[in-house]
Amino acid sequence: MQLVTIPISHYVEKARWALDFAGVPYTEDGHAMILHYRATLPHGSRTVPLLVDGKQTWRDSTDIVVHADSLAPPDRKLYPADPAQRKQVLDWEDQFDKRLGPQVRRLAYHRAFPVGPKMADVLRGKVPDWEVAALKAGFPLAMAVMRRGMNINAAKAQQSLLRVREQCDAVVAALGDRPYLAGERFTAADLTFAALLAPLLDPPEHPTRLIGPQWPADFLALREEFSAHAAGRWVLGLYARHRGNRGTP
Ligand SMILES: N[C@@H](CCC(=O)N[C@@H](CS)C(=O)NCC(=O)O)C(=O)O
Repeated sequence: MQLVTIPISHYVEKARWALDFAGVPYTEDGHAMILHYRATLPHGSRTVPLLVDGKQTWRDSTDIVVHADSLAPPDRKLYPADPAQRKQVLDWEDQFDKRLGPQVRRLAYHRAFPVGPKMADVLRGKVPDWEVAALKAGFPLAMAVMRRGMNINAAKAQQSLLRVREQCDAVVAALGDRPYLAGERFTAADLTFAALLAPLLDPPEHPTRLIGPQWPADFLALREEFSAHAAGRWVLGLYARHRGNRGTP
């Protein structure tokens, strides 16, 4: 199987973590933003992650997690067998996909863009060299396309910051003093929240650390704020326990 990615995408990380957790073998075909269309459009998709297995494709991160889970051994299931609990996990996952993912992305890109063309260095070694060079050369245009496509501006980024804080507070309230969102085990709900918040935390176990550019102070301030938030601390713990060295169930 081949996972078509923009390596730093947090929806990609969600799918990649599920595949790694399930122990499913795959190769990653990483691309720079915008240039990824060359790999996705022939399969009828604009977005990554995209999983390709021969003629079959999975074009959404949740579909990929569900598929990975169907191949996982019993001690590595990310969805509970109990239908009510499974629904609870899928509901959390859907909520994070809709309410957290786009807000984190808008906020992170808005604060990272001032780095300029050097931002492409974060992809070095993970996508073809020529794509890093092309993204650098066309950076002002790429940034304009991304700002437009994802409605990224100062006012929207500020709104996104408030939405991310709300989602973090809601998760802390839902957790209470329990270690996981649904039941006694690590599930796709926990994994999704962790993967989608990860760009603001840069956990040490993350396979695509945000290393390369000298990030602006207000980008690093996000890391400081959310690493200190109880939800961020919980996510860093999930990465340490369940992502490092493929983690333990
Ligand atoms: N619902 C999709 C969302 C994935 C998504 O938004 N991917 C972004 C990268 S973070 C993307 O490919 N954007 C390119 C575009 O929309 O043109 C999923 O869960 O897979």
